[in-house]
Amino acid sequence: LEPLYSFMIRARLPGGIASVEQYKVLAKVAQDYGHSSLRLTTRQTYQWHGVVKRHLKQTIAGINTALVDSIAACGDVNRNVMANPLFEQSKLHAEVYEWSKKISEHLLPNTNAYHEIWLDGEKVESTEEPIYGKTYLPRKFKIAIAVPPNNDVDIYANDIGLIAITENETLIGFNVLVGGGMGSSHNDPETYPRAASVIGFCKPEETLKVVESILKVQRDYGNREVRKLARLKYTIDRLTVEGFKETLSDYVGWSLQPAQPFSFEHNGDRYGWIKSDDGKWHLTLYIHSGRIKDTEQSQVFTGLLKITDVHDGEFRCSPNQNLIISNVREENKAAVEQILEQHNISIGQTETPTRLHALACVAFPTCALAMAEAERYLPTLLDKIEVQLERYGIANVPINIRMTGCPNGCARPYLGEIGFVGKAPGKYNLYLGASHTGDRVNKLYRENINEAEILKELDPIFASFAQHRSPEESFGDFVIRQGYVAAVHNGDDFHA
Ligand code: SRM
Ligand code: SF4
Repeated sequence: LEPLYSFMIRARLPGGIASVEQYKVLAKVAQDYGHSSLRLTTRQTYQWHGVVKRHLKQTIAGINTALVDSIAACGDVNRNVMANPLFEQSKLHAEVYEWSKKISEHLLPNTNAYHEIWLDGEKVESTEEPIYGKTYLPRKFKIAIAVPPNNDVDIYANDIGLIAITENETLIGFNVLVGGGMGSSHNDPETYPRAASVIGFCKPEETLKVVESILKVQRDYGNREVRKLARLKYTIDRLTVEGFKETLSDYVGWSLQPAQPFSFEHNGDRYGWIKSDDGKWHLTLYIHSGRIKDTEQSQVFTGLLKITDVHDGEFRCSPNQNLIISNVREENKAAVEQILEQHNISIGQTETPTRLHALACVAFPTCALAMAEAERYLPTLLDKIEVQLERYGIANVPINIRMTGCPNGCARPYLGEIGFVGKAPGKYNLYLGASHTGDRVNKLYRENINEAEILKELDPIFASFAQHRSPEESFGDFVIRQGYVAAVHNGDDFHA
């Protein structure tokens, strides 16, 4: 008898945008093969868990019917390019979104290997890729574009980040960031999370050349001997930022201009309804850890499926595991609201800002790399943390809390003002001091502690924050000013 293997499947849609028809197929695949559970990820894709081996082929064929694909959803190539998917909110957002598509298409591998494996396509022997060459990249590669003042894509966690720079509300180019990444291993100082470095500015017409050249530098200089040190962040630290810039100039044929001024106010999503100039409505919904599954408290899977009967716009994944019901006509808005209410689906008015900012990765039971719970446990821990915040009168202050089941960092925990990284069942490393805007990673404060110890450690810090906080000071900045942890400026500082 064959063992009952079960699989996770990830589907890529540009910008995480699914039409109503596509969403129906995504939900149907979940109903047929994925225990009526659909998972939105921290990178704007959809996942199904628990697909059994004998259903794999049907499931992927089902996904392809929805014109969704899994090419480059995994593997040592560029992944999806993250951008705010609500491009209707301004002309600039629309332009930036087009750039995310252009970059994504430009860097898409040509190979048909995915179809070869799963859909019996033509066999591809050895594809010479124009950008990836024969060797592809030493490791996965991630790109995101942000529009200040909102760092909703967590730009500093990406191998390449582009920050839109404007003059009189017109896009004049991008600041270029390189070398962000979260993954690390416990007790291995050679590995570390790193916030990307700003290395310059390029004009729109230079963007594809610059991005392609960064990728090629990584292709040629990335560490292919030691996989754990293969990401671009380690290549940059090996070459030094200045050395990397020089090498990049050789590939591009010119040097980047100096970076332009910019500032971020926050990361995370903005919830609730907004109206675009064309009179359509868009609702960003809070979905805890992106899990679209019915529970006793909220029938989110059923409710969203019902919305497909009264809605002809789209469903979009945010970069923070939330769902946007987009392009809702004025005449359909009340019906959408009614369905949400009937199914107890939150639109984010009742949760604390800290809960609305919280992220947790999948972890147990499906992730083979998990050392501790994340998605299933974070709500319980938040209940207790909220009691503490309430006690000190700071429940209205947004604090970014992120939890992962292991140090790979899938919910970007090192960008949490409070980060929990699983060490063993019920035990976490506690990290403090990332910035609220997401441009500084946090630092280890306590190691391998359980829930009671976590609450005991945090309680006096919250008390002090309530008492000594400067006006508008964020929790992450406060713990550094008060000396709980030192600020981390580069990879070396993380373990120092
Ligand atoms: Fe991740 C591996 C889940 C975003 C860093 N990630 C995994 C795997 C596939 C485990 C595995 O290799 O067997 C996880 C599947 C769990 C499951 O049961 O579904 C997994 N990663 C996820 C998702 C679903 C987390 C979530 O809760 O939303 C996210 C899916 C993204 C997507 O749609 O493509 C996800 N992973 C991230 C991010 C966040 C981001 O990209 O903004 C990171 C940190 C950023 C970075 O890459 O540095 C991330 N995942 C990793 C790593 C560590 C990479 C490294 O540089 O060391 C691994 C392990 C690996 O690649 O070897 C990993
Ligand atoms: Fe799995 Fe670790 Fe990623 Fe969480 S951080 S999904 S436990 S690989």
